[in-house]
Formats: sequence, structure tokens, C-alpha cells
Amino acid sequence: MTARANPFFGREPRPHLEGDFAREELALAHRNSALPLEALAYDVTPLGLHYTLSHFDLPRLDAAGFRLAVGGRVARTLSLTLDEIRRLPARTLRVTLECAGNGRGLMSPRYPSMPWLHEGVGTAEWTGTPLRHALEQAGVAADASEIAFLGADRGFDRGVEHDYGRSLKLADASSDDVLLAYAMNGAPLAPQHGSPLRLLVPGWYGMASVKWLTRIEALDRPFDGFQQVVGYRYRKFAGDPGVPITFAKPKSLMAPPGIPDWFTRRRLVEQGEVTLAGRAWSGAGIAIVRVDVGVDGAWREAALEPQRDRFAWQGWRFEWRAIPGEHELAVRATDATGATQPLEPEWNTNGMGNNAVQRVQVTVR
Ligand SMILES: Nc1nc2c(c(=O)[nH]1)N[C@H]1C(S)=C(S)[C@@H](COP(=O)(O)O)O[C@H]1N2
Ligand SMILES: [Mo]
Repeated sequence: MTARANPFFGREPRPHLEGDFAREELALAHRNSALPLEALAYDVTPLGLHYTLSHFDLPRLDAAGFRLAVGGRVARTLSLTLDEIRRLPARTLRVTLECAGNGRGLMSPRYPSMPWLHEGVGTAEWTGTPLRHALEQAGVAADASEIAFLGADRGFDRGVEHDYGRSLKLADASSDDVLLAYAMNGAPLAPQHGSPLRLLVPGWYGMASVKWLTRIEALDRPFDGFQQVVGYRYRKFAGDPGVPITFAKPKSLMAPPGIPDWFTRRRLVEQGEVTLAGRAWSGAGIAIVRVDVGVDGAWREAALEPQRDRFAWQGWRFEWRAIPGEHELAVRATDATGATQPLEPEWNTNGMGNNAVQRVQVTVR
């Protein structure tokens, strides 16, 4: 990775933001659409309602002429067509994908980037072939320690020009769950989701699942791509080497009850029995074991569906006897390791991994 002077902003880092959202954040929010929270009603997010996040422009790749190059520390370099990949053993996995930047817009001060609130998440049925089949065909050399994945999209971040790329340790890449995915909910990938081929890394935050995947390289050293060494790290202060971002943290969301006000999205609920419902998930295939709902600060346990798919969210429900007045609802998940959601965001320089509890203001009449 060669760092060059930032051609757009000089060498200064972008200052953090407070208060009103900037025009640039608004532009990113339009490009990278969110899950409408009422779509939490679906276990599998319908096409078009799944969130999407792309750093640069969406490349237009032609499926017929598509080739996936596999090279580096391998016995045989490969150039696979989409049909060749489709002929490899197929798997379909139901996977909840969440952007590592989800919740960034709720941290203060904010990192100038995509200002997600809660909605950078979705669940799809992904079909593809386990990556290991392609790796076995290529014959990964004994000295290879990592596999790098490169997309067809290119741009600048913080002065560094690069193809979007990420890597996995060879052992992680060899899991049967890591897919070369060519279909989402039974349909060919849409352009924004990586058409015609993407990597899908269940249990990790979304950045690992490289879209428009065109090159795979086996490396005998750590991958030094920008999105690996600079982009996705938890840092407490500027210059902090930080720690790499990997698995998703436990999180839960509620479909806001009642009806909204068009502009403020505040909720109006009729008094009486109200069923609150939503979804909860964690990373690394770890199950959620408990969801609590807070009503005006008093927490009670919700009914939780068991984990049916290792990498997909679990539904929860809670019967609320709503009494007239102003109320604050909140939801908090705990996973099988005992990890739970913090009540307040845990700040880091780039607004990553914010799994603080969601709060919903409700007026009951
Ligand atoms: N090539 C490429 N792959 C990428 C990205 C990208 O910008 N370029 N964005 C990543 C990030 S940050 C996320 S959260 C997921 C989003 O996947 P989706 O748009 O299908 O929801 O893709 C990841 N893969
Ligand atoms: Mo992301």
C-alpha cells in the first residue's frame, strides 16, 4: 500500500463533526440505503430493503465475460468463469449482515462518513460455493498464511488510492461457511450487492464480504491493503494503532410500534396491549440467549426464538401494557458468551461497532 498526498483535502485528517449533519453525509446516506425498521417484520429481508454500503462507485461487470482470477502463492493460477463457479458444490446460508459503521451517526463527536443510525443491517439467503473449492483447485502453497480478496471498485480514502480489498487468515478462509456468492434470496446479485460475484463471510461485520470480487491472492505475508490496515480498526485516539474489526457484536432492534409522524418519525400508540417485536443477533455464529425490553428504564425479559440458522438473527416479542403518556422503549440483547449491549455508545475515532441499545420515543393515547 503506497500512501500519497491526499488530492482532495490536503494531508489533514478530516475533523470530527458535531451537531447538524453535513451535506456530504447526506449524499452518502442517499447512496447507501438502509433497512426501514418496519422491515424487521421479515425474517429474510425482501430484496431492495436490505441495507447496502459501497465505498466507491458501483462497477458495472458483465456476467458473461466475468472472470475470477486466483493467484499468488498457488500451484495453478485460475481464471474462473461464472458458470465454472456455479458448477462447484453449492450452499445456501441465511446470514445477517451488518455494517461495522452502523450506529456511527449516534456517536458524538461523529466521524465524517456514512452516518448510519440503526439501519445498516439485513438478512438474506445467500447462495454460492464454499471458497475452499476454488482454493483447492488452485492448490494453495504451504507457505501461504492469508488470502486477499479484491473488488473491481477503486477510489481514494484519506489520500490513499486503492481497489477495495480485504483478507482473511487461511484457516478462516477455508471454512465451509465462507462463500463465493452469486445469488441473494434466489436471484442473481443486484449491482449494489456485488454483481455478479462477491465474497460472503458470515459472522463478521460487512466489510469482510468483498463485493464485485475479481481477484483472489494467496499471500505468504499479511495483506497490507488500506481497508485491512487503516480502514477497519477500533481506535481510541488519532494515531492509536488500534485493533482490527472482525466479528459483529451482539445487537437487537425493535420495529417501532404504532404509527409514525411523517417528519419526526415519533410514534403514536393506542393504550392497551401492544406487541413489541424485533430481531437480535451477534457475530461469529454465537446465539443470542436473552433479550430484555426497557420501558421507561425498567427492564423485563422478552420471549426469544431459538437460533435456527447459525448466522442469522433471532426474533423476539414482548407484550407491553401501554398506558397514556410519553414513554421511552429500549431493547438489549445478550449472547451466549455473556456479551451484552452497552447503554451508551463506546466511542472510537471512526464510529465503528456501535451496539448501544436502541431507544424509541413513544406517545401513548
Ligand atoms: N468491493 C467492495 N466490497 C465491499 C464494500 C465496498 O465498498 N466495495 N463495502 C463493504 C461494506 S463496508 C459492507 S457493510 C458490505 C455491504 O454489503 P451490501 O451492500 O451487500 O449490504 O459490503 C462490503 N464489501
Ligand atoms: Mo460497512
